Amino acid sequence: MAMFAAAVFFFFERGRVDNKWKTSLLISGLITGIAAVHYYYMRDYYAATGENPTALRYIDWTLTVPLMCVEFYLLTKPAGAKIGLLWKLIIASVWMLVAGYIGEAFADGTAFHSVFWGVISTLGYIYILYAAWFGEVKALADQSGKESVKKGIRTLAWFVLVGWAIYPIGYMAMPGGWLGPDGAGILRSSDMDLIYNIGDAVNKIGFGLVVYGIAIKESFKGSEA
Ligand SMILES: *C/C=C(C)/C=C/C=C(C)/C=C/C1=C(C)CCCC1(C)C
Repeated sequence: MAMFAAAVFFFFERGRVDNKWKTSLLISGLITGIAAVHYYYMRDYYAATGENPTALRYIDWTLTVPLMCVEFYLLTKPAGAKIGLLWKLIIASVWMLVAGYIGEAFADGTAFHSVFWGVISTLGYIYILYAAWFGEVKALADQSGKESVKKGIRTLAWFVLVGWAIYPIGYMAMPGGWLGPDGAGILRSSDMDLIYNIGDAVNKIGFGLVVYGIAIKESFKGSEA
């Protein structure tokens, strides 16, 4: 319901910001809207089978994480971001998710399987992290000359570092995972979905609110919001 409410919020607020920010708010609304629909599917799937809705979750992420890459691209586009940057971010995110899906969907309870695919997946994650903190995205934000864009990209980079790091913790709860019952024993396998749900709420709604904050600030510069 929070995802649904956030989508309604972003769609309505879209009418209040300058034209050049409308696409960004539309994307924020799409991310939370797509997630809301998938959460309804996942609830039904779980109610019917009592199993982790792994495939539905990864279908959702494969749509929403590339859309988050679009947010990075749109914010840095006025400073000269090229479409190639967007593709690199999208390819890295799909790489990360496909490897994670193989790790989860074909888990055989061995640490080797879980760690191997976890590491492959993390390479894609590190690329996005690097781009946001030190690479192209960061350089473009600095070039934009706009304090709100610089601060906004920095906040989104924090989301990628801290918010996105919630997911590998959930992943490690799986059978054979480092933190799960066969590993350190800190997490139960059933904790995985709880952790992923928290991650989604923090990242999808939070990320969207940061973009919203920049759009409002830039649209009402010198006047009252
Ligand atoms: C809205 C959904 C988001 C922001 C999902 C993000 C997912 C990740 C950052 C997942 C990362 C993973 C690793 C870095 C290694 C283990 C496998 C994953 C896929 C859980």
